[in-house]
Amino acid sequence: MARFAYEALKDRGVIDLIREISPKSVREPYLGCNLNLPGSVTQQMHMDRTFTNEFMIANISVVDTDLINGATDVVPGSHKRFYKYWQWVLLGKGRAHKRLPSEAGDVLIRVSNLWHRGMPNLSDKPRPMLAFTWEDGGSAEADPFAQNGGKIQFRPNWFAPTRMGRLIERTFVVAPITYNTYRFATSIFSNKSY
Ligand SMILES: O=C(O)CCC(=O)C(=O)O
Ligand SMILES: [Fe+2]
Repeated sequence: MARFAYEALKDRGVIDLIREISPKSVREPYLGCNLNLPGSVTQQMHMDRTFTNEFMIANISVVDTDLINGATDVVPGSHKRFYKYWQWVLLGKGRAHKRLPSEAGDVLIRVSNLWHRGMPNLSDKPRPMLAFTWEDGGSAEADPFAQNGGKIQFRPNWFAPTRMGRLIERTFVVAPITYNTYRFATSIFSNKSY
């Protein structure tokens, strides 16, 4: 499935377009898939990396994705300058958010600096979304499918799947204000906005 999508992006010039937009995306992309599982909760608005370490992302919808099964929420234009999280909050930047419903096969090209958040999947099926990404110019592998010996690897997303990681995640899910406060405070000293 990922290979078919990758070949299609190449044939249709989408990979060239990404290199045109961001010439440092010289190598092959890392291949990933965001699985939004039933029962997921709203993520907090974030960038995927620090502002000055930005990279390109091509998301391909594998299934029709709507407000029920968790279409991503984005803030158009929010990649143009850097906001520390506390600035983001005080300026109310998140108010201009927009859900992005899509049909299977649609491609979203964005830079990691675009603020966005995963949304709850209210359906009873996982929502897959392919992610081709060019962190630091792309993969070290000449063949993107050679990543991890060609095997599928399940990776945790935000929180470690340890007792401590789960405790932190549960706390933030049950009382999001604790996470907001933590991010607000740490953003005064750090340039992380995720
Ligand atoms: O799955 C999504 O819709 C977005 C997830 C996301 O932004 C993330 O995990 O960083
Ligand atoms: Fe993200």
